[in-house]
Amino acid sequence: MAKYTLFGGAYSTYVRTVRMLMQEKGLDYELVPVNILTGEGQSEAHLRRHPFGKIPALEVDGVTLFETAAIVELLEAHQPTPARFPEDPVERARMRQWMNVIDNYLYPDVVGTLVWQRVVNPRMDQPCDEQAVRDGMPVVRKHFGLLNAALENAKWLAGDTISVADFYLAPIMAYVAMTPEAERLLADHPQVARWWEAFQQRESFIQTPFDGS
Ligand SMILES: N[C@@H](CCC(=O)N[C@@H](CS)C(=O)NCC(=O)O)C(=O)O
Repeated sequence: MAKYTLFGGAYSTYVRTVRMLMQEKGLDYELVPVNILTGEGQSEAHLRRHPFGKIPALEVDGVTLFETAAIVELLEAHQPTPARFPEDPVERARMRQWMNVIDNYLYPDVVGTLVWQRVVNPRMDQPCDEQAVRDGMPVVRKHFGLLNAALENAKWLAGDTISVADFYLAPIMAYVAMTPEAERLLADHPQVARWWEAFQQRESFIQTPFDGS
């Protein structure tokens, strides 16, 4: 069996996306910690794996890959069952749509404001900037509105089949859930609340808790 080494930390949303997928596919891996908050992402060794200094990066059979979308694609090809890329072409395209939305817009808009101020700053003994939270909330609510509308007609983000798009969103939701704003956000967006309730029951989510490493 291929030997997978995943570089990153168990505090990272993107790393958790990959870890959940590996867990669901029964793929063994070693998680090698890279702490981006202490500057390890910019170390020479890590920049060789990921030229932009981010996490995750994956090594397998002499191949090094960075970017979560590329990593999950390889894992799906290595271990096609259980499938986490939908068969149906429209659902598969929807999965990619949401992966891109989350990577390009939702993550910076939600993690970069609400989660950073309420969760990351306190952990680094930095104050929460209440004004930054207030300023960030309209766009956070816009994202919740879009997700809620997508989930009105489908069980999961891409359709009735769970997909990697849900695995992108769930770790971010886990951080949002730690903020005082979460209760109102979920109450106002019942389809997102229903999706979040269901996702939290998954063994792969339960088995990959965030920690500081
Ligand atoms: N587009 C990248 C995003 C990865 C990313 O932003 N990871 C965060 C941690 S969750 C990170 O490494 N941040 C450090 C930085 O931006 O310097 C992917 O899909 O892997």
